[in-house]
Parts: sequence; structure tokens; C-alpha cells
Amino acid sequence: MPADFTGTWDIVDNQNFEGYMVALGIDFATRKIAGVLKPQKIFEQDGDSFTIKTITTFRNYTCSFKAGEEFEEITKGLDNRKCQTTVNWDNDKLVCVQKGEKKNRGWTHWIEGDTLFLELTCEDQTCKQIFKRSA
Ligand code: YOG
Repeated sequence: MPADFTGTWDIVDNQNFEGYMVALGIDFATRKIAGVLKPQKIFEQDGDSFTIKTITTFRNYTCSFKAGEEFEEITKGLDNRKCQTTVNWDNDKLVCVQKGEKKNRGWTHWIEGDTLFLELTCEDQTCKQIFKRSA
């Protein structure tokens, strides 16, 4: 049985989001707005099929995929790039590789109890986010 991420998760810690945004080429003014947001993650999971919604007061981002199947991701409202994206299970971790213009781009999610972890990487920058289950 794979891990079940279904639920609503509220951010409680966000390390080096600024460095990650700089690596993505996000402009100064947008970084200042984005840097104070408190994103919520809403996961819908049916086995290997996922929808992850990242919700903020500024912008929202939704990504749907099936583990193991490559898809074209357009990071609309984020850095607006096109990636060939694949999310795979690595034991109970979800490991995403976003192939495209930016090197070493991707993310990893995992759960420990009622805590959801996310590491977002682009080039030489990693942002570490922690969420607590709220629903
Ligand atoms: O989530 O990859 O859970 O899709 C990355 C923001 C700020 C927009 C958010 C809005 C990168 C301006 C994580 C932030 C910064 C700054 C929330 C999205 C880019 C632009 C929408 C992500 C994965 C893993 C699932």
C-alpha cells in the first residue's frame, strides 16, 4: 500500500524559498509578495492518481498526474515554463523530476505522522517546507 497524502495541509515552516525563487528567475517584486504567503496544500489521491492544489491569497497552482507517467507541465502563474514532468514512488516518498530549461529541477514529498514534508529544488537551491494536517 502506498502512502496516502489525501487531505489539507497548512505550512508551518519554509526554508530558502527565496533562493528557490531566485533560481527560477522570479522578479524581486513578486518574490517579496510570495515570500510572505502561507500556502496550503490540498491533496486528492486515488491510488497512484493525484491532484495537488497549492492555495494562497495571491495565486493558486494545481497539478494532476499519475505516478510513473510522464506529462507536460506548464507552471502557469509560477515561472510559466514548460517541463516534461514525471512523479515516481521511492518507497513512500513521491519524487518529481521536472525536465526543462532549468537544471536539477524537481520536488520530493513525504509524510511522517501528521506532518507533510516538501523539498523543492532548482539548480543549486533547495527550499524545505513543512506542513501540518488541518483536515
Ligand atoms: O508544488 O511545485 O507540492 O505542484 C512554488 C512557487 C507564488 C507565485 C510553489 C504562488 C515557486 C509567485 C510550489 C505560490 C515560485 C512565485 C503558490 C508549487 C514561483 C513564483 C501557488 C509546486 C508541487 C509540490 C505540486
